[in-house]
Amino acid sequence: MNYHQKLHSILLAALLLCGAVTMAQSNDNLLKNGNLEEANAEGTWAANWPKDKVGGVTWETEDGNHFLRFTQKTPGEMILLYTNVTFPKEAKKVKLSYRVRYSNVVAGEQAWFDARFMMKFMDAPWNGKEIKPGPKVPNFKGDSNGWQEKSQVIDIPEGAKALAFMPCLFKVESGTMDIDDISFTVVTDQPAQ
Ligand SMILES: [Ca+2]
Repeated sequence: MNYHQKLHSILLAALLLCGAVTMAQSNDNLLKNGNLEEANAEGTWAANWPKDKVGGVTWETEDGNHFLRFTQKTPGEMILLYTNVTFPKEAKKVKLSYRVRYSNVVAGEQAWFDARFMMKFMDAPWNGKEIKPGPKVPNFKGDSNGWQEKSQVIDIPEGAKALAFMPCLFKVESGTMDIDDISFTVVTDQPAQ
């Protein structure tokens, strides 16, 4: 092997190694681009994230960090993102972790019309039938006074193949909610040996 061939094989090995590491990390989070750092091809929106129907969600940057901001402009309007997480076959529990920051969230017509992550188990991703009961729904009112880190472990019921994940301002009177670093990771009862 001459010098160039050697260099080439070293670079190739390095590339393969990087690829393997990246793949392992992205497999950990069942939700793609959960940290909202990756842009779509046009660079205009977070990759793998939908937009809401009324333009109430924006992809924001602050000190180089990207996140999604939900803003209530018209009292009582629904500001909702709909996405799906598909569970691996053997998964029995999944851990939801996220960072959230909210301010001035005032409930709408009903006390539970607040900022929340609605979640539904489905028997198939995207257009499956709902499987009840659903997970405990995190909800927020008032002010968080900065980012908060939260997590919860969710039991996956028999027959559930996916989770519809719907962060929203549920017809609130007013308020904003920022979300970032959202991850769903499979939890196993037995630690890997
Ligand atoms: Ca981020």
